[in-house]
Amino acid sequence: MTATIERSLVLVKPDGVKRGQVGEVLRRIEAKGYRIVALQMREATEDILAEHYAEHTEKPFYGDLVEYMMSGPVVALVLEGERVVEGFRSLAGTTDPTSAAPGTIRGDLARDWGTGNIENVVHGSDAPESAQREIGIWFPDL
Ligand code: DAT
Ligand code: MG
Repeated sequence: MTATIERSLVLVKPDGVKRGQVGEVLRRIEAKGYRIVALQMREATEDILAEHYAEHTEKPFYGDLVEYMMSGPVVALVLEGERVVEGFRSLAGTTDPTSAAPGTIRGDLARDWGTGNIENVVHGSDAPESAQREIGIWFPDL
């Protein structure tokens, strides 16, 4: 019997930190049963974001996305547990907070503020391979 314990990289984004939602996000993660194995508050840099959002650097919204992600500190977390990548994406809800399902982090805690950015409180890795890559960016010592 081999347990397949995964890790996921989660960010509480600047809007979530500013609006005092760090505790609520952590509460939901812990209530679900995932383990927090690393946690750090820090400012994102353009270099870190270019790596983190490598798949989006050519998108028209990338400049605004970087500005939003650098508008204040973020809280970076590494979660651990069986199928945690899929599980946290499910807790987070879909990308657009207006239509994200009630009961999810984005559905309950985020909305469109007319800024032109999608401000959706959290990031969660979308696959185990992305998680490994993103953990290397935010927690190189882990
Ligand atoms: P997710 O964060 O749900 O994985 P994603 O990887 O497609 O979504 O995009 C990363 C972030 O970029 C997303 O959380 C918000 C922003 N974003 C995505 N699509 C956007 C768009 N069309 N306009 C503005 N921001 C966008
Ligand atoms: Mg994504």
